[in-house]
Amino acid sequence: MEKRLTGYLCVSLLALLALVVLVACGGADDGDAGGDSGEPELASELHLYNWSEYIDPEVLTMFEDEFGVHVIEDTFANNEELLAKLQAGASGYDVIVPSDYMVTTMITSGLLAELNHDNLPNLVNLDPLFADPPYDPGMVYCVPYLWGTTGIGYNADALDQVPDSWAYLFDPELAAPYAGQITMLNDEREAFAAALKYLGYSVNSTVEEELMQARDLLIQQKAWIYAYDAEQYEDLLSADETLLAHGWSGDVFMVAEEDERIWYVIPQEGAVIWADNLCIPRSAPSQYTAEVFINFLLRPDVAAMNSNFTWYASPNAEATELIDAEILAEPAIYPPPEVMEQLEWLEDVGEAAPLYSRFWTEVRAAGP
Ligand code: N2P
Repeated sequence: MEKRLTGYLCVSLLALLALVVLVACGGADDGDAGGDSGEPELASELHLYNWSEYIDPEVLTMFEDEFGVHVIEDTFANNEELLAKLQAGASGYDVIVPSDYMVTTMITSGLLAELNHDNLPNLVNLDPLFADPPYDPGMVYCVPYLWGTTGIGYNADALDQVPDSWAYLFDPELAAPYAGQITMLNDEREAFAAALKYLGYSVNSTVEEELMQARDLLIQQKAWIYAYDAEQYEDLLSADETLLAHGWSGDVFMVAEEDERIWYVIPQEGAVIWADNLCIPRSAPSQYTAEVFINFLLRPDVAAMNSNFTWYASPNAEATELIDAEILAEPAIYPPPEVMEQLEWLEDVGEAAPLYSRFWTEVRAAGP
């Protein structure tokens, strides 16, 4: 009898202990989701790894004032540089901004954390057209930030015609007169996309022969190139160092706002359309702080500030009415349907990726 009672007591005690442990662990597990234990804690710092001039500095100040989180921003020139940094190990970044095709690469490589949508109530502000991207269905890993096109920035005062064809960058007759005054984006996929489009191929070609032709074209073009640059090329245009620049829509419009000689055109053969995304590396120091920041960027007023500052189109539908009319009305920023049809998204080229890298290295290493 006594033995049975002791046994009963023991079992009860064990059950109680198990319950205590369960509750404690449950509470801790819920941490990031804001469970019973209250709101999870924000880190004191957030490390953002971004494209250059790609966020309104005022937005960072607002975030710091509102949340008490100090934002430290580093910039990269292209997606491959961003990928290399992450592949090298824990980068210390909380939020990164890869483009569409690079999101695919990063998901496949297991580099991204899954987002907790509970911490992203402002996702409802996104235009449904952007809320289910093919490179990340259901926005499991990333949230679209800004989108744009890749075309040609130019000095309209110095050119007789609008350079509305890739031929202005690749055809000897059209490009040679501007020798030494042309920049190309320091960007593997973008440089190949321009050459492939000029040749009449897909920007996602995986055909070795086509890629070789594109490589040779880029090598031939080097005779007229001032620099490969993806961070200051728009300033070089405005400073009269260059006249033609392979570039991203908003970057060029940003200087065009202050220098009326500068303009941007989407070549008639078609061009790249892209979307950059806010994602969290698996190695992020604070996923929760990153999500609070991403949710802040999804606020209509904040999204509009970033569009107005960068001159890039916003996927945030609720922000539209706060975006400057000049930006909304610009067909090279929000292209009409017939231009949209001419645009092609960059996609992860899978097994052909090393071929692109090898050919790109050859282009960069070639003379002059
Ligand atoms: C901003 C660069 C635009 C990003 N300076 C192109 N994906």
